[in-house]
Amino acid sequence: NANRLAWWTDARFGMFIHWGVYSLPGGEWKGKKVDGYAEHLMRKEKIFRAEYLDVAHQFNPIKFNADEWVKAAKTAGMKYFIITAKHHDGFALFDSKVSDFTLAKQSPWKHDPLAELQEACKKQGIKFGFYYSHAFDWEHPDAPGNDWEYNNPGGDKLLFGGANWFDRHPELLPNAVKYVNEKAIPQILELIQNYHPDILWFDTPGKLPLSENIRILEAIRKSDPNVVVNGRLARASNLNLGDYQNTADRPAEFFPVKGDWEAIPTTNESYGYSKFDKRHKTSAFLIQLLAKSASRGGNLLMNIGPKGDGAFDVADQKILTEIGKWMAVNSES
Ligand code: JFZ
Repeated sequence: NANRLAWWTDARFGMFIHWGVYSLPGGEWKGKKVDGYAEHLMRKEKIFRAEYLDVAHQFNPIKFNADEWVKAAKTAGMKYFIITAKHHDGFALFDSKVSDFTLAKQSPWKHDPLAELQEACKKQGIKFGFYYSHAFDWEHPDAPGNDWEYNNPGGDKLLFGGANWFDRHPELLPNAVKYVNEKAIPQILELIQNYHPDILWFDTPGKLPLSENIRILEAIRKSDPNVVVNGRLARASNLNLGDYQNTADRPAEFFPVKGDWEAIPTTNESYGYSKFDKRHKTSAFLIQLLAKSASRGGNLLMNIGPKGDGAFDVADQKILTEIGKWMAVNSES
């Protein structure tokens, strides 16, 4: 839908934010460094729901300031802003009627960061939306992926077949359908109805059968035909039912992609904040990446992982400021 996508095609540069309970441990668990994506802490360390909640109870990001977050994006020349409303851990940053695994119910911090960000984006003229993990949900007993606390679909490669588990174990499909009905679809509709996002960003479509992904897409279109949907909601070989295509994570080089596409580099090597990850790219590298993607007709959704206290990492602040300086000299709008 060209109408729906018009603002997105003009945007070219956006802010991607991975922020959640995992941002507080920041890649450290029980005194030891956890490698790889910091937002995968729960899976990597096989953390049970109750123990993860202990961390949520300590999540108190008093340095969070929605206006400053959005201003940092705007100054860097970004035109849209996407934040993790729920990542694979299943923990929602919004109050939800269908789950108590939420910031509102588990954290001492009495804020609605998504509402504050939505408001700040509106004020500053930035398009706004959410990442929502529709497939993986490590908290829900019936959702794909959590193979340490529950024997549920899509987790352990040997037991359940990992990718395309639903072909090998069709008997587990009703579980996943139950999760989609109980949590994924209701929460996505809550996000649409409560925050009116401009864009919804989904991930790891291969963890659910195409039929479930299509059912989710239908619920979205019915609720809001204008919300932009990324390319990782429903995909099967050459079929992409979203509004545009995504490249793989963390590309240093782009594939020549035809049509509407978006790449999602992160400033270092993790999406969620990791106190150990110092492998930040230079602002010069990221500026070149932006120029290259724009010249090839794509968008760059650049990720940063704010810290558990709500502040941006200094390395990210520096990158955003430097890109902003380049923008001030070189951009036309
Ligand atoms: C996913 C998530 O698991 C990750 O935590 C982060 O949110 C990222 C943006 O997306 O990870 C992926 C998804 C797709 C690929 C690689 C990692 N891929 O297509 O190469």
